[in-house]
Amino acid sequence: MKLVLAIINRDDANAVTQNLTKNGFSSTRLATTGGFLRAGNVTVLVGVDEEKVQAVIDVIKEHSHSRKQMIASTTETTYGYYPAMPVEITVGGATIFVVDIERFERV
Ligand code: 2BA
Repeated sequence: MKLVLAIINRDDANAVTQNLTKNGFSSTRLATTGGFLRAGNVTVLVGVDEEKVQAVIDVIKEHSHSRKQMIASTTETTYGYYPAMPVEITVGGATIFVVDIERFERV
């Protein structure tokens, strides 16, 4: 068995989890925060047999969209920090990890 961990944009979370359910996959949503932007995102956990991992990733891919975002940057000088030009970054679609599960039980 495998665990698919997908970090996705908050705005895509409902579409991703609804479509996972529609395709017969159980999922759990965790409210998480990205370390770089320190903004809320959603981590979806899906436990599945190995042969179904690609189907789960396909659903996540189909419903996660990448977005361009402007962030304020700062520059450090000997006198402290001062604001510099805003920088554009591309966030997502999804950041996906697949890990082995040693044991899975429902009790
Ligand atoms: P954040 O850490 O808030 O990062 C948001 C976006 O900021 C990233 O989008 C990337 O475009 C940019 N970014 C992150 N670190 C950067 C850096 N050191 N320099 C310049 N730009 C940087 P994504 O790559 O799509 O990542 C979206 C979210 O996925 C991340 O939110 C984080 O929560 C998670 N994530 C991404 N890679 C990860 C990893 N290797 N391990 C754990 N979580 C990860």
